[in-house]
Amino acid sequence: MRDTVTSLISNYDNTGRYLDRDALDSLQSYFITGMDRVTVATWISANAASIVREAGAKLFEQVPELIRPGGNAYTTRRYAACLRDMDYYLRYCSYALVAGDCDVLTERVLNGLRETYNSLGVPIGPTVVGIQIMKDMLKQQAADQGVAETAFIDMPFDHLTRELSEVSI
Ligand SMILES: CCC1=C(C)/C(=C/C2=NC(=C\c3[nH]c(/C=C4\NC(=O)[C@H](C)[C@H]4CC)c(C)c3CCC(=O)O)/C(CCC(=O)O)=C2C)NC1=O
Repeated sequence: MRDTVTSLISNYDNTGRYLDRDALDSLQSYFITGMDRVTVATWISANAASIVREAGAKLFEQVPELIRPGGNAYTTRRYAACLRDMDYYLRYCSYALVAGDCDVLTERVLNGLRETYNSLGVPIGPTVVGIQIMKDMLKQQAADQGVAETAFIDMPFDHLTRELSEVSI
């Protein structure tokens, strides 16, 4: 599992180079956002259950057929599985935010996920919507808490939706 610093060092070490201007710029932007990353991760940890519940409610409001007979999240068991998946995405995104790197998502979340979703008929489009709803909620909350630049929050959520969307179903 990698973070901003370890991936950068391993890149430069592979070619035997000293850190150059580009490397230092990217380290600097990571460290400058460091406190904000921790602030957001802390807020996620303390509010995960309500973030997932609220994002789920919004998702089912936008795509109500999911929880109607025939929908993939219909029945209590599948409804719970759907919210549990949203909770996985949120938790792993909080790790990736702190690491400043999406490697943990590739390694722990996306590996084999396409195949699983395809075989269970879990629809990708609405899953992507759910992930984006959580991202928007977090960005709003971070802004409310005084985080001036919230763009760094996009990275892990957009990585998940980009990788998931590549699935052809
Ligand atoms: C930590 C990494 C990790 C992930 C990501 C993960 C996902 C995951 N989601 C699953 C099921 C599922 N996932 C969903 C999710 C949804 N259905 C919808 O309509 C919505 C669009 C969406 C919620 C947003 C549902 C409903 C199931 C159960 C499907 C079924 O059993 O028929 C399953 C099949 C096994 C199970 O039910 O537990 C896996 C492995 N498991 C993992 O260990």
